[in-house]
Amino acid sequence: MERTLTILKPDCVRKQLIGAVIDKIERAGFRVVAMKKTRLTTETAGEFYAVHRERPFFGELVEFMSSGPCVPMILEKENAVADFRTLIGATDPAQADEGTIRQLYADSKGENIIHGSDSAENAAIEASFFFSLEETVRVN
Ligand code: FUP
Repeated sequence: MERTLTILKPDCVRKQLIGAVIDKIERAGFRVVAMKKTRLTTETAGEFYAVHRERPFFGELVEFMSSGPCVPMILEKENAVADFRTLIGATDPAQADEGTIRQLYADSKGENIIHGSDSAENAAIEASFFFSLEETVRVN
């Protein structure tokens, strides 16, 4: 079993797509290990995306990620990291495969509905960003 960290981003919450997106995630075989609704500040969003600090889109990214509540979740499945990235599709929804979450629901590369960790190592780091150790213990 492997874990990945996802965030239903502020555009997903604003569009009232939390349920639709979780439905696709569960139907694809992922178990929800932990979930909460929270709101990032510009500071915590900047910490989460620190690897992108020097990129031209960093300011917009931080503004957007702190623009409203989001829903981070820890998900579990065999091959979770790679399978989840397949399920969400390319960063730019215009490039995303048919039927992927971003192709179905996202408007742009900047506001693309959902995050998925890019490695198991980063998934663990990102999970600890949102959840206490106690909250990450699988209860289901
Ligand atoms: P992804 O792994 O698909 O979430 O994409 P990245 O880690 O490359 O980018 C993280 C976030 O930065 C994206 F979800 C949206 C934002 N971004 C832009 O706004 N413009 C870009 O050109 C690339 C990324």
